[in-house]
Amino acid sequence: MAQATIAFLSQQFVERDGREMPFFVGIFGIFGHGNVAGLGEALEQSTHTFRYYQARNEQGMVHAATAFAKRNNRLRAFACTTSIGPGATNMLTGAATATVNRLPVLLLPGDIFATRQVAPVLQQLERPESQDVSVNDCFKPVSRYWDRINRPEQLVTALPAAMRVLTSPAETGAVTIALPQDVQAESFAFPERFFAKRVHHIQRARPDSELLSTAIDWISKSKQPLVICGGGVLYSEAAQALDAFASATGIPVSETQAGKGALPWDHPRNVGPIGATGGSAANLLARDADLIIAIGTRLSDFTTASKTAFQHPEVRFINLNVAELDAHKHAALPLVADARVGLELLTEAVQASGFRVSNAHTQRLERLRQEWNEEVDRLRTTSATPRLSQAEVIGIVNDAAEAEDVVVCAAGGLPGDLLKLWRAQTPGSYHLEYGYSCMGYEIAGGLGAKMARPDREVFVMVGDGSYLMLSGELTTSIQEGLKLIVVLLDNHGFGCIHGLADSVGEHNTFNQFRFRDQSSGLLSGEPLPIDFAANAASLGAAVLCPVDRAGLEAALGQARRNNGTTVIVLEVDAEQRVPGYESWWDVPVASVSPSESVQQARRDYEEHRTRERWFI
Ligand SMILES: Cc1ncc(C[n+]2csc(CCOP(=O)(O)OP(=O)(O)O)c2C)c(N)n1
Ligand SMILES: [Mg+2]
Repeated sequence: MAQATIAFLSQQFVERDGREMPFFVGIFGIFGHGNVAGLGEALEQSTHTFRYYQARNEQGMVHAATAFAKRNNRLRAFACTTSIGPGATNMLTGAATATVNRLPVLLLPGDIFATRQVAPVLQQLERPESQDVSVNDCFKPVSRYWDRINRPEQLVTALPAAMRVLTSPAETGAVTIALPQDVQAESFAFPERFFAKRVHHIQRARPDSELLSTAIDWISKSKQPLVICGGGVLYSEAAQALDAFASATGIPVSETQAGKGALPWDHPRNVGPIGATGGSAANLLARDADLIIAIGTRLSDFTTASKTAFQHPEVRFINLNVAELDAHKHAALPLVADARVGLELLTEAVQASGFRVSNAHTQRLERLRQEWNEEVDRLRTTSATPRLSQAEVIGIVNDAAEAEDVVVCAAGGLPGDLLKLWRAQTPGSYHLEYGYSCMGYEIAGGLGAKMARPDREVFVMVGDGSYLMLSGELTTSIQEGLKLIVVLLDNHGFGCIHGLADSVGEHNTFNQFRFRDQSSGLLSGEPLPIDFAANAASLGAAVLCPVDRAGLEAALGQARRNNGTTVIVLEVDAEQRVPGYESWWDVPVASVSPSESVQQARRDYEEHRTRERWFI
């Protein structure tokens, strides 16, 4: 059964726009008794046709696989194999990350014996009420397709179903096929055709023609329209189509974490980031917009500033999205379609109608763009002393990156600041996992991004907290000769959550990395002396520890010249933060508290909440 699985997977191809390629590039895995004799043997037999990649942590390998798929606009993917029990459940966080971000990854956790004869086996979770449950059932809510192969012949229906979901632009995410340890080693006379080459055509769905006409009517009547560009624009390779639409209509384009990079930062219609961590230009335009054209976005609370971003009383939405789930959000006119096809049709029709935004709208967006770009310049060059500020570091790394190099990040204070301050020049060069914002994605994701484009430098920007949580795939990057440039920003704690706690009126050290003070019993002692440089060096990375701007510039130059993975460790000012711009994020504050500052924060909270809107 395991051999049949690998033989099938190695024959799956995808094709879009006439380009055909194998869907799977190989398999990540960590072996245990749950997969070593089955899938392990199958992979040994197929060493030269289906490459095996070792990983340090199952979560990390799923992140690497997910990042690889993201950088390939979902046209290529990895499988991931684990043992049963903890090896399998270590993948849960990775599965959720992939599914939230709508990125394909095939998970093949080992499972308990189908025969049950020797149960309970090592690492089996027993439940008194049923023997038909294993820890792999936990994958159900975080997978877009889930199955368990209790008889080898079930592969014949399960694997094509898995492929349908993995290659579906609307449904893709993590797919889990649990492989019981005993069944992996069983055999079946599979029909030979099951192993023939299959090419899955990646569809470009066309919108409903009536809804398209209505959309054109809405656009033609709009006075202050605004586009939100989400990740779907990149996955559909619709950047040029978006450029054509924006240029033809003059409609400004704002960007989400997943959509940033579709238009270069200096494109005349790019008004920058929108939402809770957005900039002033996009957020002021959003506030007053009478029409939002949301393309390939999930409209998460960060994008909508917790539904406070759009204040025009008559605002309405056109959502162009392959997924019905997203197309219908905000009571939008749902253009269920591929972003590129949808944009091309819209551009054609809007051009024919002669629509173009007014001069007043154009002048406003130009002025707001200029003000925002000046603010970004200011933040990127404002020096903190004695340490560099995070904003400055972002500017310096951005300046050291070439147009098609990639920056990878996921959690902490960095994503919001990167969204504001990073100037992306090409699609795919800005790689943020901000659907799940999963600490630990950074280095593992950087590895996946590097596997996708080994000829480009990958800059991983990671906080000290995320680094401590999951940095083991540094070893994999060294093992595989897949060079990363890791920039580790040490602010001695979970800095952004420390700031968030402060903003909701809390004053504690729960988020700082300090010794416990034995007399007070609090985490208020000296900062923990964590030697990140020694840690990274011990894994085989080259390490540089600059302290100022010139030092960081030199370190980045050195890292580019280095052949292998380099970790640049630097302390950043923990207090100097990039402010918010015309935005808000709903984090409920305690309604009852003896603390004055919490009470004040609650009053502010209640006031802000009045701006939240229902879109019905
Ligand atoms: C796996 C996971 N656990 C918890 C969180 C909640 N969280 C978001 S940011 C953050 C702190 C990150 O610390 P660090 O990487 O040092 O970045 P900083 O906030 O200091 O910029 C935490 C705990 C998360 N996003 N992911
Ligand atoms: Mg930190």
